[in-house]
Amino acid sequence: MIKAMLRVVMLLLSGVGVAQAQAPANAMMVSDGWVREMPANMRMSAAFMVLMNHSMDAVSLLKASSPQFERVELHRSMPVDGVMRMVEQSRIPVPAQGKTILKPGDWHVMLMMGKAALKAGDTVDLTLSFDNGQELSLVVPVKKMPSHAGMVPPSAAGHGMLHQGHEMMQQGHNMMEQGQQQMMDHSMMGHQGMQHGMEQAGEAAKGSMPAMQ
Ligand SMILES: [Cu+2]
Repeated sequence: MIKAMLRVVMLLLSGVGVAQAQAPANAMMVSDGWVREMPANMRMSAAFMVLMNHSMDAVSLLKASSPQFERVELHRSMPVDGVMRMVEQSRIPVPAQGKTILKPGDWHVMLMMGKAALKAGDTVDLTLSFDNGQELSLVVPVKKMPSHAGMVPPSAAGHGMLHQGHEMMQQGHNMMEQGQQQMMDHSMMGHQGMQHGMEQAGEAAKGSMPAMQ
């Protein structure tokens, strides 16, 4: 706990130093956030979203956390020796005036050791820390995996959702309602061998595990 707090303090300090030379502290916005519903016997999931950088400088996501999970990592799914695996990343870069899409099969925020099961309609609290010193708090809806992996579910609310502060709760709410309308009967999980992946995860080399995203 103390270690974790120290890490946060260090992150904040380093973030402040960088912020002076780089993007303003409100450069980053997040839209279309969602968390995949957990299978019945798993305490692991992933968060997906669009990270938008409105500044003239590149900004990276350095850290994500959630009170609902013991451990949160930044991951990217990529082929390793011909097999798709999830590889831990130290940062998720977002180009100046650009965006990075976190989606199944690509960049994602890995949610591990969940304290409770998550079903479609639930929400997840997330805090994102960027290297420009900015910190964003989000409430994102839990949804079933779309039937086509790699697709980001459409969102009628579009650009500019999940702003900072109190607006966000409202936005999260709207998204949740949309998520319920978009719920699909069928999830990809059965096709992706998640169970198998889960069994292996504990033994997987650090920073790499079988791709579930
Ligand atoms: Cu992952």
